[in-house]
Amino acid sequence: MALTKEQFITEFKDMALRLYAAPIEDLSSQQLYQALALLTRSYIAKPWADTKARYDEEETKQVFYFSIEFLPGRLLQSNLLNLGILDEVEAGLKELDLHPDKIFDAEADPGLGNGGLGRLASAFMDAMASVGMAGNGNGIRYQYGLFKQAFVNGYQVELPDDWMRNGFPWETRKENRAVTVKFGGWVELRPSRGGHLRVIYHNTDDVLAVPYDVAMVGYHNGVVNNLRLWSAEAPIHAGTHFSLEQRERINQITQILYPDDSDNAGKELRLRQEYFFTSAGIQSIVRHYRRTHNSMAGFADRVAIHINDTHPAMAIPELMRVLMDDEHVGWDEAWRITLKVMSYTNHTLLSEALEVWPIDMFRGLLPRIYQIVQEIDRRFRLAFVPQFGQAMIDRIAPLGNGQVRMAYLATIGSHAVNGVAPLHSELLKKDVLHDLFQIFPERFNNKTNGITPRRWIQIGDRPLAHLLDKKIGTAWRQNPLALRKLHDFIDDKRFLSDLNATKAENKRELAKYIDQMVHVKVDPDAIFDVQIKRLHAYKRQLLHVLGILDAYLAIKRGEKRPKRLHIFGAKAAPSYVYAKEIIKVMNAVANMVNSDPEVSPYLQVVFLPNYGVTMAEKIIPGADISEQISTAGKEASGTSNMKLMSAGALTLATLDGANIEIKNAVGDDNIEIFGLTEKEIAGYYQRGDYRSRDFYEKDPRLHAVLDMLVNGKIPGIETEGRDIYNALLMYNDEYFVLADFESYLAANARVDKLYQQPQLWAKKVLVNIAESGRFSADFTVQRYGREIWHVLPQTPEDDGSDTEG
Ligand code: GL4
Repeated sequence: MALTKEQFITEFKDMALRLYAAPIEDLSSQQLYQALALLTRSYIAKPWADTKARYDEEETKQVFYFSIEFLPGRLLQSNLLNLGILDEVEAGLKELDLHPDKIFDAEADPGLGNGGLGRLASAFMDAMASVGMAGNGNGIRYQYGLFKQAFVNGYQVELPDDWMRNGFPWETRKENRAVTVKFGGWVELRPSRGGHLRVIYHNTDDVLAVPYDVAMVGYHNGVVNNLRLWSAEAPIHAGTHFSLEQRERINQITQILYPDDSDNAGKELRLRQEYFFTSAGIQSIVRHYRRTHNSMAGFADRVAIHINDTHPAMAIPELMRVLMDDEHVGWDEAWRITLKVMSYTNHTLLSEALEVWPIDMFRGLLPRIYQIVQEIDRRFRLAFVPQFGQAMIDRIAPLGNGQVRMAYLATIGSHAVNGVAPLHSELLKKDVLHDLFQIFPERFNNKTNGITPRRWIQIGDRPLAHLLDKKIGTAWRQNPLALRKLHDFIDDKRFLSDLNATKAENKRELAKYIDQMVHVKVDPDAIFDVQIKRLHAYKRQLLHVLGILDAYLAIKRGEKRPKRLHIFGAKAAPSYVYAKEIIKVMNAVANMVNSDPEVSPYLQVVFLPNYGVTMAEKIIPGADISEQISTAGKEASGTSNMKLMSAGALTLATLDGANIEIKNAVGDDNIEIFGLTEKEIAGYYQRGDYRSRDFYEKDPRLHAVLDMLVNGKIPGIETEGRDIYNALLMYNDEYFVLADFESYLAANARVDKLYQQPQLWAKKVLVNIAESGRFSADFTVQRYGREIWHVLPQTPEDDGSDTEG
């Protein structure tokens, strides 16, 4: 859009006055933020309405991305950037003597997700709008997001995240688009005169699902898509009165986000949440379609529904229900439509994350949906037992062991199933969904994750963005593959030193931020070594900590090393005891290291509390090293690996998830790989001959480091140190931390050496940035669009492949 600085200034002052009846000098940062957000929203309104009208008029096939989590990050700067008016607005604010950053920092970061899975959903929203794809989100408007993390005496404590305290200026309540979702009760099937079944519900608990829409603004293209988040409210029937308790129960459905990543708690409220937003989404999609069509026959040509992990897998029986019960479509036709509409992404191989529901709970809460799942199950068995045998079908039918098995249901009811990086997609076929792969091989495919360089470079890393503009022009802002032009400058010494200078500038900024956050003065000349992600045993923050302890002991012995600053950000699920013990140890180690005058000149450790999207934007630009050190075969993809790479950090990694893609992109010389491969680990499992104790006994460095967990040298970790020590030695180290210790240290030593050669280092930085463009989510959603959703024309060069070559 076009907006001059002068125009902006007038309109902004005007908006502020209308809102607060005060001149801007009198307003707080929060009020200035509100005024600016509302003004920005007013710029979005017209293209938002126009986009919707165009989709309707042209009968564009639309994608609906169903996800129980979204992590959009702050929206003000990103919306201004995508509208193309960020520079004008910032200039205007400065002219008014206001600090743009202070205003941007007043925005709450909606934490409606746990980690990578939720962030990916939001990256896809941004990407779909930016490539001009008709893509909508469907999710939950949680009143409280992921808990706020604080540390008390090194322990994680969880505080409520009241993110809507000041309102959420980006949402529009669409009370006229509300739908009713039914729970519980019982159903009566009665043949009706027309010959089809009439389904009569008795004694149900009805909940009103009210949508709040959030604009998803495309980058410089006038497209504005919709993210629809549902809120649960008591219905307003004439003659029905709801008690306070009943209202409480209803409100509970959208009150809190479950704080577990990669773990299925199996709680009824969670099942309620899943059906709530899934049913609301399906009902509203069908209702909208039926406004302009008098049958459902062509539905699958206009609608694609994506199931982001199994949480929304009930979309399959729910669409069947609406098609049959409300639209009177027969089973076979309804199934044909459902299969064509639905697709499913699996995001993890961890068995504890695979969703299953006790049949009793499921049937009690969703009696009609259960009947339909039973019928899916019956027909599945009928169709495939003859060819594949009873034993195999028993293993993978939707119902079994007294449970509803969501991943199997999702696979059976979707025309496409994908993993999120090649290794992960292979392992899905090999292990978790192996039997289903035998039956439906054509459904399985890979779609490597992606990130949005708009947020991570254009907004998050301005110094780098400007340097890139100067050197290779601005084309990369539209098409990140243009970053490859950087290769031309691999021998340009001036540019290499500019790259290093830019990183140094970012590190000074990050040092200030760290000081504000945790009051630790860090040395900006140190190597900034970053691990930011959920705290999970398989991600092996612990291996990183053992590496730090080894460095600590070496420095104590008098060894000189280039200075390293280790930066952590990680939340643990509140019920994940082991993860929280690791947090305590990390904090204790940080304390010990930072307060030791012999050590702290060479080694510092900071653990920044309350990691989230906004904090990631502050950390990533200052990173030299990206730690991606999961047990091979466990991390489905990872996406912080891609973000850090695009900021020019060198990846220190195991051959896991998308690290393998990164390695293929940059070449062996521009990444530090170490550790066991997935195959080697599978070998240990198969033979059953992993003995963690052998490593402890053979390697004196490892021996010394592990002893520190229990010998009292690290103050305050008597219990936690012992528990971790036992997990590693008595319980045989489930995540192969000890097996990878030696090669991890060797990789770190290579990094230290490399960092002594700034020009060589800069070359590696350059290659990483240059090759990061392929991980843009814009390409990822285009592959989904062509190969799964069929909303884009097939282009020959992308046919069948996943990663841009
Ligand atoms: C995750 C994976 O753990 C992570 O590797 C992946 O990048 C992300 C998005 O695909 O999905 N799966 C779950 S569960 N949480 C994740 O973050």
